[in-house]
This record gives sequence, C-alpha cells and structure tokens, in this order.
Amino acid sequence: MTPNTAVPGLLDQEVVAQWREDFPILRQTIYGKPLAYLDNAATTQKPRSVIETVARFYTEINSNVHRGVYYLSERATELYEEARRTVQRFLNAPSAAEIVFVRGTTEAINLVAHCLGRTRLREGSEILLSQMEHHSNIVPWQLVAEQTGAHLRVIPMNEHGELDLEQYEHLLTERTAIVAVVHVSNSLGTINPVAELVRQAHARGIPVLVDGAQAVAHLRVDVQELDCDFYAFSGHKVYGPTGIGVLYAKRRWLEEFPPYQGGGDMIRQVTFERTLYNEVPYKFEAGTPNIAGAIGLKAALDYVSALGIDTIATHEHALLRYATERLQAIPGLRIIGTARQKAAIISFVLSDIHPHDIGTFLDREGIAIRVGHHCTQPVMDFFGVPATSRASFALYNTPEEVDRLAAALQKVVEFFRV
Ligand code: 7TS
Repeated sequence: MTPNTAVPGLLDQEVVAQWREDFPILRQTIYGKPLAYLDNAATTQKPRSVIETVARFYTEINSNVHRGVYYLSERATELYEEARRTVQRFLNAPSAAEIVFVRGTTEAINLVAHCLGRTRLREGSEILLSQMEHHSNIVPWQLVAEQTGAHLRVIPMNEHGELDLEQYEHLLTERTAIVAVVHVSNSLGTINPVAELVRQAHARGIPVLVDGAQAVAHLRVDVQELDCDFYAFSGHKVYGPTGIGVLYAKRRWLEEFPPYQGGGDMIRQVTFERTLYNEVPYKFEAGTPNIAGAIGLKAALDYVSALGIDTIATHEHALLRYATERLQAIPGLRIIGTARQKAAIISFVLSDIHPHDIGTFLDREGIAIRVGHHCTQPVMDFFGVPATSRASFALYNTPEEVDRLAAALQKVVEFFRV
C-alpha cells in the first residue's frame, strides 16, 4: 500500500475507497449531501459480510442452540461456539470458556459488579474507578455499593485528560476490592496505560476490569498481555450487530462467581430443592442467547482481522493527526482531551455556541457527529462544560470528510458570527 502523499501516514485512498464499498449505508446522501458518518464512538456501520451473515443465519439456519438433536440446531450451535472461539482468538484469551456472550459492555460490567457484590464487596470495601468513566462503568458500581456498604473512589486526571498515576498508586489500598477503568475514553479519546494499571493493582492482589468498548475496533487488544481480570466490549462498536457483546473473564472468577441470571441453559440439573449450575461460560448465559448477534460479531471480527487491526489503527491515527490540525485552526475551537496517547476521537467546544446548534448545523451538511455529555458527565464537570461536540473516526473515514467537517465548522463560526 502506498501512503497518501497529502496526509502523512494515511493509507492510499483507493484502499479506503475499497473498504467503503463494503459498507452499503455509506453510499447514501443526507439532505442531498454525501453522508460523512463521524459518530463511530456511538456505533459503527456494518460491512456487507456482517449483514449477509446475519441474514443467512435467519434464512437458512435459524434454530435454538445447545438443545436440538436435529441438523439445524446442531449447525446453529456449531456456529455460535465458533463465534466464541473467534472472540477468544481476537482477544488472545487463553480459553474459549473465558468468553461470555452478553448484550454489550453495559451488561458485562453489570454482571461483574453484581457478582463481585455477592462475593467480595462488604462494608468499607473500595471500588476504584477513574474520572473519565462512561456512566456504564459508574452506575453499576453505585448500585452494588448501595447494597454492600462499599464506597467509590476516583482516580483523578489532569487537564489533558490523562490519569494521575501517582494518585492511583496512593488510592490502591488494602480496602480496594476492584479497579474498573476504561481502556479508551469515549469523550476524550485518551488511551489509558492499562497494562501498567493492572500491574500495580495485581502487586496488591486487586483484580482489574477494563471497559474496552472504545478500544477493540481501534487498537490491538491482548488480554494476556494486559493481564486484566475482566475485559468488556460491545459488538456494535466493532462493526458487528447491536445486542451482542463480550465479557472476557479469567476462569477463576467465572468459577468463583455465582450466576448472574437464572434460567434455561445455565443449569445442569434443577429440582425445587436445589439447582446444579452448568459449567463456565454457560453458567452465565441464561436463556436463549443472541445467536445471530454472536455469529454476526464473528463476521465483524473476521472482517477487522482480514483488514488488519494495525493497518486500521495506522489509518485512524493519521486521520486523528490531520483532523486535530484542521480543527485547531478554526477560531474559537478548543479541543477537550489532549492526551499524548489518543484514539481517533475529537471532542471540542466552539466559542460559546451550543453543541446542539453545531450538531444540527452539521447534520444539514450531511455530517453526523454526536453532541452532548457522551454519558460521561463527570468528564464534562471536570472541564466545566455542559456538553461537547464529538467527531469519532473509523476505518472508512477519509481526509475529505475531515475537510468537510472543518469547512462546515468554519461556516458555523460565520453563521453565529463569533
Ligand atoms: N463504555 C464506553 C467507554 C462507551 O463508550 C460506551 C458507549 C459504553 C461503555 C456502553 O456501551 P454499550 O454498547 O453497552 O451501550 N458509548 C457511547 C458513546 O460514546 N456514544 O454512544 C454510546
């Protein structure tokens, strides 16, 4: 692949143009303008291989898993379990039994919080989170804290949106029951030094959960290298379907934890007196799972692997550098989140123009960005803003889209005469 000469590090635009062909939704025009989809942190678009895999499942295979003795059910079970092995390889998890299919990151974190609440948390226990967590890595912990008498503690960050590692060390105490941190911040783009955080926590025997919702589509994740106890992500943020996600958990935790939900498939034997649970990971997959979702997720991970996560990361990083440069040149624009290690997410405020006005204006230009607090209100509080505008990039975004974003923002400035 020859690099794009205009923007250093960017892939040959023909390669990206080919990738774009894989995403049917990107062909449309919005208000007569080509769609520039820059809200990938909220959800990513789906390649045809994912759409077709899901359609093929419902057209040719649909049946329930782990119960049928007939052809279709066996085939569905095989595909569902193959999807689990694909996730295992994608994360480099030691065993497929450590991959639990859930609805998404939110459910994965709720599962761990609930189970830890029942096994380890007690009056005075501390749950250590960071200041840049998504609400889904705050509220589940507040719920179990309420039930158990545990308390939340917060790792502070600096004005660039980088965690204060010195403070982190002090916050790790004999009361700390769990560290739960985001790998890549959805509102700042910060890539946290997760392996280092894990190392320090483990030195004190403290388990670590990593919220990988914004990481898996953008950088190589190796749970053995990170050595985290739990890793959570959502299928829909890595080009897969909604309603499917993954909790990776070290086997010892899955063995130790009680079930999260009860129902079919998670049992070995039930009487009214006593129930014997199924082995892991099935102990945590009560009821009919999202079979099509899991198989669609496999197709998405296969797609990402075929392109190469490192190739994708290089492209997105070049886009980030280029977009940062272009946006910084707009008068009155302030980027929120300037960490040294960043993924391709740019949050910004533009003078005192309300982000909702910016979002609506950009929409008319065919540009989709997210505006709001991004489910990270503590981050907004820290920076003293009620909301930001956020452009977040994926493999199919181009420098032309960045140019359109910059030009539209320039128009916003002129329109509001700031
Ligand atoms: N954690 C992070 C870091 C996230 O960015 C999100 C979703 C979640 C958890 C929750 O994921 P879910 O799939 O279970 O909903 N973030 C966003 C966002 O930035 N805009 O919309 C959703």
